[in-house]
Amino acid sequence: MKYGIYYAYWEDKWEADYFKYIEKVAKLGFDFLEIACTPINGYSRQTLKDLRQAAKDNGIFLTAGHGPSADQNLASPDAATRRNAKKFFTKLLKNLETLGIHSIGGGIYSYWPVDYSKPIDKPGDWARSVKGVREIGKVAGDCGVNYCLEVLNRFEGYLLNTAAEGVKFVKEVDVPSVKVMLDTFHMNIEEDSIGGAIRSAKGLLGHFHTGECNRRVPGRGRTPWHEIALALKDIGYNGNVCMEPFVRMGGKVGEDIKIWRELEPGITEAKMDADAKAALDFERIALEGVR
Ligand SMILES: [Mn+2]
Repeated sequence: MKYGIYYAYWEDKWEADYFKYIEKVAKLGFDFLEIACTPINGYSRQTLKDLRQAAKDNGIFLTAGHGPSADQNLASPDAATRRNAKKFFTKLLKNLETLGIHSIGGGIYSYWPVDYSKPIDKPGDWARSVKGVREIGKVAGDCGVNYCLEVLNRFEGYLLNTAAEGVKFVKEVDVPSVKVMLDTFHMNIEEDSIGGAIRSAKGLLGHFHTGECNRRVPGRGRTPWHEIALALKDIGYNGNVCMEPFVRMGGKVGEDIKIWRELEPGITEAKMDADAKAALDFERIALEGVR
């Protein structure tokens, strides 16, 4: 498996100077850096190529994460919104191809964070989303990108809350580049069995997020890492494992992730780096027994 980290651990916006984080995570020993898609469609072709080259020069690769805004919602009942979403994702996927990115994951079949003050039409949104994801999934395939649908807990999403729903949805879409994505943080809330959830996604799991139940770095909480390791081994998962810790309050990231207390009070960037490195060493040993 390949081990990465989401840049937003260190940042409070859904965009950053990714050149800085490419160098940082390469030095810490990660195989890849996951970046947010928010700024990507605004980058020049040269910047896209420079980022690709920077990753290559540092011996890592890039993956992408995205929480679509309400106007990028493939499941929307509003036809103009669905058209806008398709336009956005088509452009984004072409840019990901230029970046040399082969995986995008997140609630990219809906929008995020969900506005629960509005009524929810799960069956209608499901049907519209299957259609939209089928279309965009084919574009992703043409761009060499896996389109990974992240199963989210009930407070953040309503279409895919369990691995079983993720598998059902991906089978309905029936496009090879469209995959299921699981995250230990969300599974902790929704699944009867975390190992069972992972096993149910055999052959369809495209990306895997890790974090503790309170989103501390892996190894600092009560997530059942051994159970997860055995299940990933059982299904022969050989893909990307991206840790997605969030420990600091503030900014749009703190607001969207709902961080209302400092999980590591007074933490410095140097300590965050050391914690990420320790979590990487922990994951390699806990999930594969590798030092
Ligand atoms: Mn996640």
